[in-house]
Amino acid sequence: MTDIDRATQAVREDRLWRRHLDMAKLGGTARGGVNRQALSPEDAAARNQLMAWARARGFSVSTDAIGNLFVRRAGSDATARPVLSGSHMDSQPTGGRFDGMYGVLAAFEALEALEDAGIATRRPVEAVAWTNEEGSRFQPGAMGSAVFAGHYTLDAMLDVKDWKGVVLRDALTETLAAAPAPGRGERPGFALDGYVEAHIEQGPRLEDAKTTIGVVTGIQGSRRFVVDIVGEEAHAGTTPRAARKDAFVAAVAIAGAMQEATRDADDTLRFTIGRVDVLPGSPNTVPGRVSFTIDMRHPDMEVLDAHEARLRAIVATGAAPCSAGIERVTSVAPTVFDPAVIDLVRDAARRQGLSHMDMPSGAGHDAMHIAALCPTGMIFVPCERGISHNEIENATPADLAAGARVLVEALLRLANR
Ligand code: HGY
Ligand code: MN
Ligand code: MN
Repeated sequence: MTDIDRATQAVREDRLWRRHLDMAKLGGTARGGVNRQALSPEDAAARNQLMAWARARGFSVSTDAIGNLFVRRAGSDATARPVLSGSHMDSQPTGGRFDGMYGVLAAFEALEALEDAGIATRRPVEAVAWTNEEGSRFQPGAMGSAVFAGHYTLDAMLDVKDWKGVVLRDALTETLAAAPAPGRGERPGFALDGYVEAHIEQGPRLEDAKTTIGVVTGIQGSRRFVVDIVGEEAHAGTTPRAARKDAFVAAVAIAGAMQEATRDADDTLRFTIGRVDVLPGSPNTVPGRVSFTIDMRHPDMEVLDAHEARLRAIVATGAAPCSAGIERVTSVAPTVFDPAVIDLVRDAARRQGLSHMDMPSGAGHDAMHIAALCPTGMIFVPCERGISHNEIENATPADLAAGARVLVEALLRLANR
């Protein structure tokens, strides 16, 4: 029996499923989802849980200056560049039990399978939980992996505030004090030899195709904006409409115009206004200020550029008698994964007799930043009706384990090449 067979057979579906159920209790919600937002007490609890499991297996743990958490299984060549696998443990406010967490636990399961099978790898293999992938509390998202890749500066991210004004630096200090681990270097980032991330698809294509493994070819481009509209607070009972500078009326006009302007015939562009803050938020005061977020995605940068120009034009002309501005918070170019890693994933699925299909990712992932550092790829498994960013998000133990078996094969091949 080959090392690869021994490693894939050492993946345990029951252990992997039970770990998901254990983690789902940390920030668990009444509807069966999770609210485990970045750098919250629930996030710290998940970090401590992962580190407890890691220490029990004799793996070493460390965190870097943005809080990325690493679980390292030593290789025979300690100086060799490690192979990494992971995702994120932070969730949406009404998130599911598998988004992100599956990638972290599948990576940990791969380490355990290698350990149980007694397989020595030349390179160290590490599981990673990237800080703040969701970006729902602190914008931008995929923050930990972006700082690791040098795409955002650590200092700029430490100064970011959440919607309540909490500074990320303080939330990070609190989290690392609650979930302490040895530091890893002064600044985030170290040389990698390869990265493979497992994730639920967060869309319906695998389930519709009755296919177990998604061989991910890349990730579409994404941009985030914040629109800020300033009017004038006034008395709701005494102020005539003609005299009002109602920031909410302007926001509705602008948002409606944007929805129309971004409608495309083939329904490829993704345009979402996910958060709206109306100030002062009193029923009997005309809103003086409204801000809202925009999340826009498309596989083609030129299409994103053209739509961004449209959004800016709408903001420039559509707010009168209020004033309005639009700020681009993030822009991540479409990601194309490494052909050799794509082949590795596809060959592993084929060798293991699993149904598989090549497909792009509509969702963003930490892999979009790590792809700039080393050969990178992703593995998708189905989720029920493609539903995600929703507490009813669901997946099956068998599919999760199948993805973990493909992952351990890909990691073993990368770690010994
Ligand atoms: O928004 C995304 O694409 C990711 O799920 N955070
Ligand atoms: Mn995710
Ligand atoms: Mn997500």
